[in-house]
Amino acid sequence: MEVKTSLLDNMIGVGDMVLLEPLTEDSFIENLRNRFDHNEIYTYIGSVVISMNPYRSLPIFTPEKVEEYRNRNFYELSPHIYALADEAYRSLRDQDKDQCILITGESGAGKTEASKLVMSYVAAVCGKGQEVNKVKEQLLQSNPVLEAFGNAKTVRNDNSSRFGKYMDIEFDFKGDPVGGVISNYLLEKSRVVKQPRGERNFHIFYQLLSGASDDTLRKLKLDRDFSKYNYLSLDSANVNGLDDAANFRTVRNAMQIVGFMEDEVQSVLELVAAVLKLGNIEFKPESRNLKEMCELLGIEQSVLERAFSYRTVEAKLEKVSTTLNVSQAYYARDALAKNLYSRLFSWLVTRINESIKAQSKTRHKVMGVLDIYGFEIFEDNSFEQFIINYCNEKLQQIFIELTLREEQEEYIREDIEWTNIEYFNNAVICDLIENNQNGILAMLDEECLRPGTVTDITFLDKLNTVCAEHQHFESRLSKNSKFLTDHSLPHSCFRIQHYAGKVLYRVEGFMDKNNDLLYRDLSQAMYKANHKLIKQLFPEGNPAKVNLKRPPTAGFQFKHSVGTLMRNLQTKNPNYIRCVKPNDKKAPRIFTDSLVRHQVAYLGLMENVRVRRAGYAYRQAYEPCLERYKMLCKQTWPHWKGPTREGVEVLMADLQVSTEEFAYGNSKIFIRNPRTLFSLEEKRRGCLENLAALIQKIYRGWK
Ligand code: AOV
Ligand code: MG
Repeated sequence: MEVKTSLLDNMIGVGDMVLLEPLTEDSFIENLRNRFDHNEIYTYIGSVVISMNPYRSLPIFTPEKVEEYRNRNFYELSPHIYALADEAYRSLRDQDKDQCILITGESGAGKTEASKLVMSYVAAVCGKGQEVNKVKEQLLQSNPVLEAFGNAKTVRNDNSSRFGKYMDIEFDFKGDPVGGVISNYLLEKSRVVKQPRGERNFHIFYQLLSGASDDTLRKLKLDRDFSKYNYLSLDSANVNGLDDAANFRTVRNAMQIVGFMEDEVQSVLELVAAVLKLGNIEFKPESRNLKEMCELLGIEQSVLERAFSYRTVEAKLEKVSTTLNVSQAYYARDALAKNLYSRLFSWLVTRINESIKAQSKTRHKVMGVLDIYGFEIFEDNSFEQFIINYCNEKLQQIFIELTLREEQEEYIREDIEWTNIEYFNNAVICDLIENNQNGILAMLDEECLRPGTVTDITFLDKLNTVCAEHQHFESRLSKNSKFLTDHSLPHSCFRIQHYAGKVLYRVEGFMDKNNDLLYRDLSQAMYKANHKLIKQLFPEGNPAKVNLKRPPTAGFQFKHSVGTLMRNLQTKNPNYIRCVKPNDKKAPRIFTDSLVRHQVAYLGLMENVRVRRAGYAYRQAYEPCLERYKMLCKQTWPHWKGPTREGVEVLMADLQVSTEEFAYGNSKIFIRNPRTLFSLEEKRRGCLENLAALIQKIYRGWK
């Protein structure tokens, strides 16, 4: 019988790249383009979903579509992100396997949108009921809150995530959501005080000024006019298609649903206003306009003035105060604004977590959704891009490790013939950055802690020297030669060959951003505020708790939290969404060949297909395989007495499945083509229907 499946028939191009014939980079790109032109934005590589950003709303995310994909096998319908979400959810619910959804791709490729589609699909198909619905609503509404405070318009993306986010959604034994936990990774806080050309500050500032009522603004002593605030760049304040005022209402509403009290919302807005006012403080002899900010936060003006005038260093037995000059005072002001905002952001995450945490302590099934900032190459790349790109390297690494390497290793384990596929392993780049002895982050920390005159340039010198030394001894750093030392490098820069391309980093600000120090005078001034939230954000300002230990550096913390995240992901069953950006105009219907080709290359998608094709699309252990299909053969039905593997062999021979189509491993059968699997499934369904008809006949006969 001919099996009809949407994956193979009536389809634009080929739905699964594993079935693409012939397979070349050109045919791969052509298939993506053909499907994209026909609004087919999803294509599979086996179980991996490639997602092309359509840059317009397509009618494929409707409740009807949800129903269509619900409880269907992955290959049954045309490729869709819902199929992946459904597969992951059912595997979690029915087989008790914790899942993680790993979404990667460069800035603007559609990761955040994809993560929301997965969440909303799961919310739509899992249990209902008042309590469950409340949990779902809260989990979903945490998104607009975090996006308002953590996303901004960049040149690459009008809604770019400027923080990394990992959310564990927890389910009970029935598969109903009971709560969640969000982890956030390093917010790009330098944006609070300065934005690159053509970019904006975080959305919330514009939303508040555009959307708050006159009364609220009066209370916050704010002006609607963006141009009144130094921290809001002017060249791109209004973004096409972005309605800040309406979004402000959405955020307020979301905060309420998540469970923020009215006074908490008020406090949050006061801090947002305080940041804007901080930016307007000027250090001129005649005026120090600290008044409004102090009133807003309940700080005595003299206290803040003093904090901006002196820096006190406390050693074991003594305190030494030095006077700040004007530029140091500005530096202190900006440091305070960045710290205040990023602490507020972390507080929001903690507060949301309090609301959404599961009530019961029993073990939950977990689905983790990872949505981080995508790989970035700008003209000017700083510490933030370095951290963002490092994070992307780690994700690429886990992708390589889990899909490609595991696949090969499984064949070896199962004694199945295997032709080795060469693929680029980026472990060397991760090592270059994170190695404990001579990795870039370790060297940066060392430089930050070294006494004496240390600057960004001394850090760069160190990098270059260590690399040169290593080159001499032909050690790790040079052998991988991902640290590029050519003579065309501009002054104060270094270059890394990332998996996704070469990136030039300017060292200016590396030390400062890594140190992330806030003068104690300022944290103490904040702690003195008559404002519950701000006091809470600066606990180290409590004079009773003087801690002379240096806080860990930003780089160290990030490396540590990414390490924990990677270990966590490795315990779960991974599901991959690889997002691809069709053009860099943020425009619909344009498919820029070279841009897509570049992403296909660095995401390793061709290697991914080759590995799947060299091998077998589907595999199953002998026992469940025999159990499932034994009814199709007289010799195996109802009970097979011999070893299970032999039973499967008898079964396949009886069904006359071509020997090309499968291989016997040590513990599993490997099936090459999904089509073979469909045909087995189809036969089984037919057999079950006949059986049901027979039973009914007998039953009627009895009656
Ligand atoms: P990103 O998360 O991958 O970038 P987004 O998910 O924010 O990218 O997507 C960027 C923009 O593309 C969105 O704001 C939408 O306008 C559009 N878009 C993405 N996916 C879809 C879709 N499925 N349907 C319609 N429009 C879409 V970054 O956060 O910058 O790495 O740090
Ligand atoms: Mg994003």
